[in-house]
Amino acid sequence: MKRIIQGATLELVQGDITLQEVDAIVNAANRSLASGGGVDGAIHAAGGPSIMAETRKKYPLGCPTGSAVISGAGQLKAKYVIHAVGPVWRGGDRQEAELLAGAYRRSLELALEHQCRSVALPALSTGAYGYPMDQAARVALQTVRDFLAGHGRPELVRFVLYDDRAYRHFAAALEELIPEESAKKD
Ligand code: AR6
Repeated sequence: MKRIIQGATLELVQGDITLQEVDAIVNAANRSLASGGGVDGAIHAAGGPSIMAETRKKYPLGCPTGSAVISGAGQLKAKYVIHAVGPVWRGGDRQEAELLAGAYRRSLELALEHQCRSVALPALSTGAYGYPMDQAARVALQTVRDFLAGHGRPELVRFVLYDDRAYRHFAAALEELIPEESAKKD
C-alpha cells in the first residue's frame, strides 16, 4: 500500500526490517542503547558488533525517549542505522503520543541530515514497550505524513510491519488519514 505526499512515497509492507535495501534502517532502541530483543536484537544480530561499538563510543549517555541517534550499519545492506527511542506505554496520559511522534520525527530529520533517500521504519513501541497497535499506527503515520508534507523528502519512507495484524492496523490507519481517492487528486 502506497501514498504519494509532496512527491515522496509513503509505503507499507509486511516483512523483516533487517532485510530492507534502503539507505537507513530505524531501530526500536532503548534509552541506554543497550542490546535488547525484537527489532533491536535482529538489527544487532544481522549487522554485527560494530554497530554497538560505535554507539557506545559516540553516545555514552544513550538517547532520550522521544529522540534518535545515528550510526553506521555494519554488515546490513543499509548505510545507516537510526536508533529511535519510543516511549513505554503507561496508559496514554504520560505524553506517549508526543514522545512517539518525536522519535519518528527525529529519525526522519537525521535521515535528511545524512542525505538518505530511502528509510525503513518499524512500528516503534508496539512490542516490548506495549503501545496499542491501532493508536501507534495513527501517531506514526500522522507524523510521517506531516513531515513529508513539509519537506517532500526522503523520497521513500517504508513502514516494515512484522506480522499481518500490524500491517492491517497500519493499512486501516493510512486509509483513514489519507483516503485513496483524496491521494489521487493531489
Ligand atoms: N522487523 C520488523 N518489525 C519487527 C521485527 C523485525 N525483524 N521484529 C519485531 N518487530 P520491539 P519496542 C516488530 O519490541 O516495543 C527492545 O528490547 C514487533 O512485532 O522491537 O519499541 C529494545 O532494546 C513490534 O510490532 O520494540 C527496547 O528495550 C515492533 O516491531 C525495547 O525492546 C516493535 O517491537 C523497545 O520496545
